[in-house]
Amino acid sequence: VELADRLQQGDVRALSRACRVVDDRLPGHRELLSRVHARSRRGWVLGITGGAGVGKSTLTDGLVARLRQQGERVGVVAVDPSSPFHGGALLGDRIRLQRHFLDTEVFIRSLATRGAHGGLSRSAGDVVSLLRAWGAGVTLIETVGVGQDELDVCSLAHTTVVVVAPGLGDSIQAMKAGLVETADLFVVNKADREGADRAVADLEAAIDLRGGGERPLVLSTVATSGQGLGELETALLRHRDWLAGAEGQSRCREREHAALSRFIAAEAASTLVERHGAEVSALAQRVQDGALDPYAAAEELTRRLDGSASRDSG
Ligand SMILES: Nc1nc2c(ncn2[C@@H]2O[C@H](COP(=O)(O)OP(=O)(O)OP(=O)(O)O)[C@@H](O)[C@H]2O)c(=O)[nH]1
Ligand SMILES: [Mg+2]
Repeated sequence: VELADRLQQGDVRALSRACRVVDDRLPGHRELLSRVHARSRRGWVLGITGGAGVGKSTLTDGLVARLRQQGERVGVVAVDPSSPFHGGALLGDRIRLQRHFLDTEVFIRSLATRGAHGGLSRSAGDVVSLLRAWGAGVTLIETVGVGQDELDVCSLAHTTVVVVAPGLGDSIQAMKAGLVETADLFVVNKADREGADRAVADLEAAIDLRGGGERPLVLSTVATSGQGLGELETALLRHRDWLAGAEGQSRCREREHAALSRFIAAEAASTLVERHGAEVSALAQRVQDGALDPYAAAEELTRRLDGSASRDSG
């Protein structure tokens, strides 16, 4: 309650505390999110996604530094990979982003775990809401991998950057995962490595195939030296301007509507499943016993819930 007020006044310690409340689902987390909701819709959200080790954190770090020079208050949410194979990432992010640690206008939060219910996108979404309510002019979300989770996180972002590195077949992966449709901008990072031109050409070809809509730019960067970062920043700011126009606004509204619809449905479904766990389990048993098929079981549950809903309201 008081926490929500302090957070919205820009208090970093309140923000820290609020992130813990939301992450750990402590008592009052729902109320906290409700209280900040109205102010959690401002600011620009920038998604940075791509395969493991392509340089997302290094790029994020460079962008944060540039955005700070413009006087923006910046939030960063680093969604860490869950697989042990990527186990070093958390520490890596901390070290790389360390130069911003003393800057009270930069807030960095690593999400080390994926929640059991609602998964990655819900905890990430909640933390992003807190950062926006705190007053972050820009919130960057870093996510690893090329797949469904990334598409989920993309739905949180106003602008989505897909990062690839030469020689990893990332461009093909991006095409398969549907990222070519979602990305606003592609970055071939590690352009100091062999095969960068080829990666750019592959992406351009994939974009040609997709046709329609705004054509995403393909830029090259060397995140470690800062080469190409100025161009990247310029392209991103141009995209932000586009978002403020009529076309961009309408796209934002559409995406937000779709994301909210998915969220509400998923949230209601998970609450119902929790509340009716015994019935769900009994139906699963009947499917296992060969008495029902899974679709029929789901229909039966829906029928019963519909029945109890109309009894409640009637
Ligand atoms: N040669 C070269 N190396 C780079 C470049 N950018 C990043 N690296 C190096 O690549 C490694 C991975 O960089 P990160 O920024 O941690 O990559 P990431 O995509 O955030 O990695 P994960 O979060 O673990 O998926 C580090 O050793 C960086 O120093 C680049 O442009 N060129
Ligand atoms: Mg990283």
